[in-house]
Amino acid sequence: MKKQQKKSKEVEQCLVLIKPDGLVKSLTGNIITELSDTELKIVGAKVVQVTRELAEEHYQHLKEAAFFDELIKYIMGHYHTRRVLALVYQGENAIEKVRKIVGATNPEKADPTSIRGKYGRITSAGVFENVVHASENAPEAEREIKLWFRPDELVYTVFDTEVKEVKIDKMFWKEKEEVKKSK
Ligand code: DAT
Ligand code: MG
Repeated sequence: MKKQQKKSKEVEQCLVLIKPDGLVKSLTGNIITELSDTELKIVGAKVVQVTRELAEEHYQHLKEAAFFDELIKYIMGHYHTRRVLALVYQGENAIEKVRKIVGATNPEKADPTSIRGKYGRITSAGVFENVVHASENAPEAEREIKLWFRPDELVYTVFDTEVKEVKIDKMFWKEKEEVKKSK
């Protein structure tokens, strides 16, 4: 008897990054529209200026790769803009659904109808400028979401959280003098 392949019904979260080339090329709208075919929910979104520390942590699995330095410069925005749009998508099989629409890592090998196939390119320095990042599997998604977002930046969380009392300096909008005086 053939083993029936059971699809997990588990709610997953997947990190999506619209990389600096995606932002410079004004592809944000197109990418979010393409991803809306997944019928997943966006549960977090923010624009990030990527530090070297965040970039190196995010791509820690590629530390030994010949293209690592170029990859870090690319995600930090050295070639386009110092911005990345970080999004968290949530739903059943979120990772598989997102990765299918995102397409293969190498934009020249990616399905031409996928996001990377449509909009990606390989630079003369050999970097795959593939416009978007999407978490590869559940453990990576958890590691990446915890790296890019604090739990209070997501409207729903699927990973365990805890409350801690901390003393922090927070930035506020500076009150105008007239407003201060009228109080
Ligand atoms: P993915 O982004 O599809 O999960 P990955 O984790 O293996 O792929 O690699 C991360 C990024 O590194 C990828 O989006 C683009 C770049 N990269 C990967 N392999 C590469 C290669 N052989 N040459 C140049 N850049 C590469
Ligand atoms: Mg990866």
